[in-house]
Amino acid sequence: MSEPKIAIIMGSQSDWKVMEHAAETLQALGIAYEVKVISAHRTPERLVAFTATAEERGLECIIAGAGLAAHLAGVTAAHTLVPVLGVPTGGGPLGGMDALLATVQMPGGIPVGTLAIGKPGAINAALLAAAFMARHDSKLRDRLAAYREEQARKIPETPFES
Ligand code: RP5
Repeated sequence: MSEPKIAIIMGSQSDWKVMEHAAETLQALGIAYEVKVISAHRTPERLVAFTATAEERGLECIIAGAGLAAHLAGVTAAHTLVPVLGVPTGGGPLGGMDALLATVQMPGGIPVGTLAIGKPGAINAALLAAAFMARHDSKLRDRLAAYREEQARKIPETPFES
């Protein structure tokens, strides 16, 4: 596969059950991606090393998933000009509300585009990244349009169809 255009990073291996949906979506759209476990608090040096080369390696977007006190997306955004999309992975005693607020409430100056909690957010992070990339990639634009058409085809006109 060609050089990754998107990086999917997550704070723990336990986030993969959510973030794999971002990977599946990028795969379906034919977008090259890489996947890494990087914890902002447990492996901070790994985060610094990753962000140091993110721009020069040609990454167009970083999708960062984390739960609980989810600071991964914000700290990643602080270290690079590559756009960062945050996915609160959910779980925990507060059901993901903690991660949602931690991810979305970035003080003005360092943006994180925050998606929904859990699987829908992971899927939409991939689709949103693809939509931005499709502005300068007409073939990807066509694949994105086909993805939507396929999605629409799967919606029955009545609730009684199987
Ligand atoms: C966060 O803590 C991770 O993003 C994960 O969602 C959560 C729990 O991590 P584990 O204890 O499962 O490694 O840093």
